[in-house]
Amino acid sequence: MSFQINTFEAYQEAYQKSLEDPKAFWGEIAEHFFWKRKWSNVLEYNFKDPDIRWFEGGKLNITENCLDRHIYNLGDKPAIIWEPNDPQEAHRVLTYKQLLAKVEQFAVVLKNNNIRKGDRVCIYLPMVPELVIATLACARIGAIHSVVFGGFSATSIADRINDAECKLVITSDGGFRGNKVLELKNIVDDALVQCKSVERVIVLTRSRTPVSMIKGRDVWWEDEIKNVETQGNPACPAEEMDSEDPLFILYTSGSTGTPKGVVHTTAGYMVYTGYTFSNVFQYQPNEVYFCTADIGWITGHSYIVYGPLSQGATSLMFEGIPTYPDAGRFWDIVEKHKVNILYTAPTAIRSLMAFGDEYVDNKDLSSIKKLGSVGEPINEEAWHWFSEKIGKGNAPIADTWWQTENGGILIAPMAGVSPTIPGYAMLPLPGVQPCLMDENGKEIEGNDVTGNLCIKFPWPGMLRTTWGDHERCQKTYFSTYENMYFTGDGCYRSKEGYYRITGRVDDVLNVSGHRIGTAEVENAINMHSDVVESAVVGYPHPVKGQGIYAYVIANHHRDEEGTKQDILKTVTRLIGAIAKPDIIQFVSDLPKTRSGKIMRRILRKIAEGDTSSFGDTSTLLDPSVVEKIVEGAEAQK
Ligand code: 6R9
Repeated sequence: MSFQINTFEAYQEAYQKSLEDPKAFWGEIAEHFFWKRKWSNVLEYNFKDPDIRWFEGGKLNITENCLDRHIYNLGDKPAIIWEPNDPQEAHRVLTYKQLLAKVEQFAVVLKNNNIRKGDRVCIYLPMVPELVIATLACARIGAIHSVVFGGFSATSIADRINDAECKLVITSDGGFRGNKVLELKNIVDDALVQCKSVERVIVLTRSRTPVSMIKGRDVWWEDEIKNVETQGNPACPAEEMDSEDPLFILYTSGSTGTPKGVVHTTAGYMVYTGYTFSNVFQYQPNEVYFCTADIGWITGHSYIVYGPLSQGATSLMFEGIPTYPDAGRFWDIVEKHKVNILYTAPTAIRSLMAFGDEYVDNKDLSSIKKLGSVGEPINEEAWHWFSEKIGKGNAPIADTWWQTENGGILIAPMAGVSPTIPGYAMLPLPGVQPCLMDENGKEIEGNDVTGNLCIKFPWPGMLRTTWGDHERCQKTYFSTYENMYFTGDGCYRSKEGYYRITGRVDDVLNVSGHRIGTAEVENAINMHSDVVESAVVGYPHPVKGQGIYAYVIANHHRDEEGTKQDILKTVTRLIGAIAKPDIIQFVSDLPKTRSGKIMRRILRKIAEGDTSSFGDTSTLLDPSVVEKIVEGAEAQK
């Protein structure tokens, strides 16, 4: 018996049941997992504090659900297929049995290095199998992992390590991405200058990049493994965790301040990612599933690692980038490993589309049965190309809408079960109660309406808090609308009741599917010694979805181009290359209201190239500022 729903009628029934009796609904689903002790109460919550508890009283370990429980039936089934950056290098396969052995072994390494339940561990690794091993080893002993994406700078890592007071960092000498080598350990060394809490760094060998190993602090992964072998490879039984014990922290950008550490807990996250993985992708026993995300983002956590593994799936992970050695790489991987399910991002689709069909046309993609999209709204052109060129017109596309804070997919068609429309995330999954709210805090009923997207009722995978600052969690997500979780997204509900996400309604940008706060970029730009003030907005970008447009007031101590390059360097150093503005326009003033607020609405319009009408500008302190910026923008084109 499985909890997979295979018909639209069954979906409707499940949805209805989840509305009428959510506790019974989720209780039945949770029965499909392995518990050391069963829960006593399915759900206790209020959205005011917020205080959200799923499956209280339950005892479990997520790695027993992802590994141990599959060993008897699926021990020799590939759990992870790893495709390296360089197609000439051999790929690797780890069966469930092998993965479990490696996870136990590395869990012992963690213990040998003084890591215990509740300790925080920062993981800064490239997309290699050891990233999965390290992540699961943390979960095995109840240490809380905080995976930091390999594209973030030393300063960003330091901020994240300090916020969570991590005791240990796991990294590698370097990582391969296309024809670049990322010097991960050297970046970690720069970060650690500012971090007091870190006692130990474990360094995996990957690129043979020279690194400085600091006596008493840094040890090699391989040496640590040898030590465990000398110990006779002791087993590492899974730590007994409470349902609500934190599993991991993942930092994400908001509209204000520094990134916040979203906290996910054990049982609810496990149940939700497993349930949604199985249902959205309609995973069948022998299918090969390939999610192209990086494990440094939530999509990788939930849908490369935890969701697929808890369901005994074969999860393919890829170290490199879609355009290396050429723009046919994804399709080579599909052909080589006979991928059945491909889950990727609109930005990747658009970029590959632009290279032309010759990279696709000669590839055998006949194994593809189902497709998924995530991270940002997908435009119709990309949807059709994906459907026709990759899915050959008969692979359903699941456009999955969700967020880091959600843990798993909230609104999406179930592949081949639900109807699809290009650009629509369609219908909420069972257990998810979306609603649209107006500016005055009232729910907008009925169809063919647009509003701010909220969720009315808890689902097991939702965030519980933001690390070290519960009030920030309350303010950001639960204060805008009473008794609701506010997503920050705008949404249209069609005549038929289908949901279409229209994009963020706050100051969060979505650049190539990566979330970046405008305030974060502004803070970084303002750190440059020549910068007086700046304002950052998004604008439509043909490949990235959104590009970053920065208006900057600066004193030039170099020529304009020099200052621009210096600003880009500053942002790269402080956040990472992903936050670099695409366009910098120097301005002498910013459009401000009499009370000193920047009118971003106007700056957004200029960045979009739409200067026909700026709406009501009567509150502007000096309207002539706008004309000057428009002239400057036009001169720059
Ligand atoms: C999973 C993930 C979340 C934000 C979210 C929304 C946008 C994600 C989308 C989508 C339209 C989709 N987003 N999926 N917009 N259609 N299918 O991406 O999490 O990095 O936290 O980003 O991404 O704006 O609010 P995260």
